[in-house]
Amino acid sequence: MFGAAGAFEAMSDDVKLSPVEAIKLQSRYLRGTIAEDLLEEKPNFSKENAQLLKHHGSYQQDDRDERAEIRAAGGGKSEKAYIFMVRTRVPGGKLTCDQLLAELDLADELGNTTLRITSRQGLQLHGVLKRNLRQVIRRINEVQLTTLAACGDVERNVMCCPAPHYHDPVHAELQALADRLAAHLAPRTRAYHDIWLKDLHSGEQLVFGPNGEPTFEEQEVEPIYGATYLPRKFKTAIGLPGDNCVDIYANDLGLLAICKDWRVVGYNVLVGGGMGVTPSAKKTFPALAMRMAFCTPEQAVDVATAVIKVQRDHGNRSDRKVARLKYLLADRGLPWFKARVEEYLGYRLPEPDPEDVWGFDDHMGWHEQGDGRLFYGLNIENGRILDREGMRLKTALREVARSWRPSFRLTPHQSLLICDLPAGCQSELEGLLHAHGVKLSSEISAARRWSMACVAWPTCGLSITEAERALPGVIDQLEVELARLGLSQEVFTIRMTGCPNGCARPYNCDVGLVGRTADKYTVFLGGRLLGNRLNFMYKDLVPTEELVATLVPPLAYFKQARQPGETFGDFCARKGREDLLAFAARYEAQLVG
Ligand code: SRM
Ligand code: SF4
Repeated sequence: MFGAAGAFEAMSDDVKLSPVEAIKLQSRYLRGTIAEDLLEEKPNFSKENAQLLKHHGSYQQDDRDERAEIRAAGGGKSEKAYIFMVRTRVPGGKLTCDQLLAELDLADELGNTTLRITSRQGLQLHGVLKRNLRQVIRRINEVQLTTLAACGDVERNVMCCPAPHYHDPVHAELQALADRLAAHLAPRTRAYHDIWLKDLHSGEQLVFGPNGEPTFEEQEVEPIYGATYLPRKFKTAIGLPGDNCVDIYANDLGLLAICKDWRVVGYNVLVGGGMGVTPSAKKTFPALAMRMAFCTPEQAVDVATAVIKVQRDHGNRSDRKVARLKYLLADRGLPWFKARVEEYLGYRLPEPDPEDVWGFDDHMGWHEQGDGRLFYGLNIENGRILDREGMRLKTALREVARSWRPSFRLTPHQSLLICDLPAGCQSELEGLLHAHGVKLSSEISAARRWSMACVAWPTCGLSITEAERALPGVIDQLEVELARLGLSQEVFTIRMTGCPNGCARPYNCDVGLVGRTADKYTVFLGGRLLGNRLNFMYKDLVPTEELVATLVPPLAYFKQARQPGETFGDFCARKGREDLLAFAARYEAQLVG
């Protein structure tokens, strides 16, 4: 077994490490020369610092809509209008009223005026300029949130079912575990504190904890990660069999709570899920997590740590395309991996409990919390909080915050739970939303409610096609066809991404639309809401304007030949690609005839 830093040294003897490994090693625990870069006037960071910056929660980007304008104005190919995305890690999606308001303020004052709820219960600001980056990160920390490890080769935001159900102790216990895991697996480097929370010239501390205490404790640097952190990002989710809203099978590590008599008796430990694919690299693939073992609640943090350490020491550090845990599992197999985890733990783990996922709740609409108060699940299209002509969601949320001072929770489906509302406020809150042109969750079609799109253009540097800006229009058209087919009430997940990296988890849902080349998508069918089956490629290179027409024949077939209670995804999986294509050919021929 290697020690953390030893892993790097041992590997570097016989394999060529990826350039990112060298950047991390030389960075002095993620410090690099970010502080020096911040003191310079140029609008961007050096290549190495931009890489390290991710671990601090920020991505250097440029507005891709503006590229053409820059060229038209005579700018060179490398000339860019640099902007930064700043991601806040929010374990289990829990936010106070002031925390959400602070992020909204930052979006207005120093961002692009919008705030984005992510597919992992995080928050993103876009369009931040380099000269404002320190102020943004400082102010996020002032409300006791952090951007540290929101991105980078570390444990990312720990997802957990966000519903504030106080009538059973299970939800609170899961949330507490999410907090414990997030704290335990957070990087310990002092670099974050020194760069963002101190005056760069005088060294004076600018941000303190809730009781005025320092935000940094002197301790061993990176006892879990070592000097080179993990080979790649690492994602954990905590879910429930009856409510897999965290999409547990898409995570590197899943802890599925096994409950008896409303108490958590332990967790099924799932390992090796992940979505990212590079179509040109056959060695890459999406994978569902595998059921590895069962652990007690007391063992959960140690088991998570051991899983991470095995990946730290054995994950691929030479080729980042195959560095996620899923590839280690594909290479060495689950029994080998489990044996390593047990070795690191020092004890054996039993087989998983037979229980598995069987339900999914998006938590939309009104619910009693069980403590006399209510929460309201507000569907936010693709997670984007903004004001636009006819729909002033951002202003509405500020008004809601002013009127009731609720707490908020972010869902893994890019939506928002408005919590701790007093009994009897339903019609007032609904009236307030309506007055701002915001639709209630019950007024949104099933297709839209169960959809997600990733950010894609114009900020994502990897996007090939539109996603967030295209999906609403696709759903407008789809709603018409679904109504015509009598399928408007049908619940199925439709997820669009601007490239095959899979940020909206498009490979385990009913319908995945994945950006492939300019304005063309690959259409995947046959996954399911439960997220425990991968979908299959139905058609490739479908132009945006033909997406709905491509989906109509399988939907019509479903209407005609579904079994009682069968979902669209289950139907497609049962029929398979060839049968669906054959029906589509007959259907289209009939239309022509
Ligand atoms: Fe993601 C990279 C946005 C969830 C797989 N993702 C990116 C970057 C940072 C682009 C980049 O590397 O330059 C995107 C920033 C765009 C922008 O302008 O904001 C980005 N990912 C997002 C978010 C905001 C999508 C959203 O619409 O909500 C999600 C932020 C979650 C968070 O709060 O932490 C987001 N990304 C995901 C998920 C879903 C999940 O984790 O449940 C996945 C699939 C699961 C997985 O990790 O396998 C995902 N993102 C990727 C990948 C492919 C990773 C791989 O193993 O190949 C990349 C590219 C990479 O890492 O090289 C990527
Ligand atoms: Fe960007 Fe691709 Fe992720 Fe969409 S899926 S946010 S286009 S990296």
